[in-house]
Amino acid sequence: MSKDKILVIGANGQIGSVLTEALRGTFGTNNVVATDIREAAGHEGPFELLNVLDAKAVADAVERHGITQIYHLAAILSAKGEQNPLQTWDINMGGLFNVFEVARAKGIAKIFFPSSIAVFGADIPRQMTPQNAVLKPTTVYGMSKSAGELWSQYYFLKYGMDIRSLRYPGVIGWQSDPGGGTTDYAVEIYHNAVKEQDYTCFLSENTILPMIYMDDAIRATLELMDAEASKINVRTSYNLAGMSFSPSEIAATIQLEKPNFKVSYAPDFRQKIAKSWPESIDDSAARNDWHWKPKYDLSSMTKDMIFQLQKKYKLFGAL
Ligand code: AKB
Repeated sequence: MSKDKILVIGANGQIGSVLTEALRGTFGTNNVVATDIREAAGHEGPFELLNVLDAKAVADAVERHGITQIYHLAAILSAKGEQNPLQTWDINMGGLFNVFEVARAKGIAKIFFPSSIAVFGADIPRQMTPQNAVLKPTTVYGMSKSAGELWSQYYFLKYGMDIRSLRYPGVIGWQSDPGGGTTDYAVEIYHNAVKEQDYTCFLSENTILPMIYMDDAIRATLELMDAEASKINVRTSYNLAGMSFSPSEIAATIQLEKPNFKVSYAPDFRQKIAKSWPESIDDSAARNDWHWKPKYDLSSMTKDMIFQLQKKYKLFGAL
């Protein structure tokens, strides 16, 4: 029986919903308290509404459930964040400070804070962007993640808090829908292919971005959080890589399974965001420190995505 009690904030989001299930598999269903600002069906375990901007409510939840670890996943992502930059900053930073301050006051043992490839911007090598490349993000989301990374390190150095973080690439999964990101096309495209609908991509066909399959992203998170504290040499956030591809490459891979699938391109404001990010990531620090290794490439991910989505749509009578 696990003695850890986990609080997931943002448990209805794309990563949060899948991570909550995985944590329940590891720590036991009742030892993982899922929270979100919205109700959602389908939680098989404790769930409550929680607004991370309400510090007292976060403190109450921690106290009531005897929480020992917090996974703080609530944030506004890159594309949506540009529609209201100041509000995005307030939500992303305000939520983070509330979590860190409650964790400090309550002596929380471990905290997970997701960062992103959005921390990178101008003046980086775009191929195999190194761990310590300069951070000059151009979106407010990227700015909030880059500031959050420094605050994570600050709380570690000043208060000895065990805060761990990953710079997620675009995450692709069949279990949940993304929302408000620049990499969301790489999930939408599979849904259209399985529903036998053409897809219009909001990025241009040759825009290469780093991506990761959900299974790998979740495993990386669990492995990072499970590693011995002495192995964690990066206290800002670890670079994490899965694969890299462009819209035309993912389309061609899908067409191997679905030969009639057609994709057209109509780049919008998200193109500029994508062009400011790396094409591929050097994650050797994660590989060295806690033995990170992705399992999925574009081809194996595509086979699994199509298989799982077909099963899911059939189950709901939608195919
Ligand atoms: C986004 O596109 O904003 C996110 C991310 C890369 O952090 N998926």
